[in-house]
Amino acid sequence: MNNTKPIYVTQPHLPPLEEFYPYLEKIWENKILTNGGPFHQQLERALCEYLGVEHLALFSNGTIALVTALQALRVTGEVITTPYSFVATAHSLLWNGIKPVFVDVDPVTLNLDPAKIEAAITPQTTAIMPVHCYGNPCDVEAIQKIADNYNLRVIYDAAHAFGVQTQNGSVLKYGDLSVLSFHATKVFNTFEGGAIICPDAKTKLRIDQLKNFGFVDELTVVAPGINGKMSEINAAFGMLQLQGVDQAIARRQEIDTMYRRLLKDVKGIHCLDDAGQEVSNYSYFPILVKDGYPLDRDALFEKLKDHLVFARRYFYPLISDFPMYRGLPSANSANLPIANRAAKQVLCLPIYPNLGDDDVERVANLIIGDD
Ligand code: T4K
Repeated sequence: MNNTKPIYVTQPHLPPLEEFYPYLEKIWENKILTNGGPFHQQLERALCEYLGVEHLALFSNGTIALVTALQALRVTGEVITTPYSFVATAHSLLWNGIKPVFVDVDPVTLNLDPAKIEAAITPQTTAIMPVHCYGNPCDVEAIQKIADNYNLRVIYDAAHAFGVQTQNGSVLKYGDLSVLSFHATKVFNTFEGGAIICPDAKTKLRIDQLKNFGFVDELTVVAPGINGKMSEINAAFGMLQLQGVDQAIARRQEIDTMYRRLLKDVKGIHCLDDAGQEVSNYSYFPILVKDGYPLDRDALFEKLKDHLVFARRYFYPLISDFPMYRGLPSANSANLPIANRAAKQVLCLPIYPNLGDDDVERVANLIIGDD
């Protein structure tokens, strides 16, 4: 036990260090470190091609990209969103002076439930901000229908959805804008990073201005923009990472399959199904610890921790339970029964490309009880 190595929920995928040296040499040669340099431009083009989208603006991280996406569409008033996400989703609304209105999630996908959206719309509602949680697509068609009926904007928090495709191609093409995160813990990482996917060149131009203080040219500032630019070092790293991302996702898929096989007969353990998408990215491996399992979720979490397996309770607590949100009428737990139940049951198991088969077995055996 003392020699057992710790296993974390994730670990970034890194190429051999020497493969990064030539990229660094280029940066040292041309001395362009940021402000839309050559690697920034290359990575925007390469990601458009890889993801199958037309226009993409890189950012320093996903949170600033979310804040800017709301600015780009001039969203105000109230925005309908999910309580079952990372806190950055709702924080991006508060940073824009927007009131989040929490709506419950679907019991199968744990994504925003379209059937519950209409009842939360008021004259102040201007947009919907759903999350493709764990990379499983939302019911994008149903959400668009509601948005069209009520003339609302849709901004997807697609932080988990890198490379995910529905039957109609990239899930990132839905809604008015989609936002990716390239944080160290994500399927594709640039250390820190993010992007907004947008439908046309005009919107991209506005987003590019907003992420660069609102500058149009040396003398003209058209908006109170922010500094959201990705640096050349992050962009160069992204170019290198992109070469290995398919292999990394393929290994994640093997791990996903292995967990499902090993855990399929464990009473009270439910491996979350995908949402029927065409292409998944296997970014997380969430299980629900239900009645019938001998331990509750927190006891299993602690047991794994005692054995140096650091699973995570994504997403507990719910965003709506944090102090800056819990006073909102929509944060009341009676309004969010499904999200509350999921938050009490969920545990995300370790999944990352360098996780060995023996590690997966070790985690599964602890859950099965054969430890
Ligand atoms: N929207 C959604 C739906 C999101 O999930 C996120 C981010 C965002 C928006 C915002 O995007 P960014 O602004 O972050 O680009 C992590 C991440 O910090 C966060 O990016 C992510 N979601 C969230 C789901 O998870 P923590 O607090 O769990 O991270 P941390 O530091 O505890 O890392 C988890 C494990 O990963 C560690 O136990 C070890 C491993 N790790 C982590 C880092 C940072 C490494 O091995 N190396 C590392 O560099 O939030």
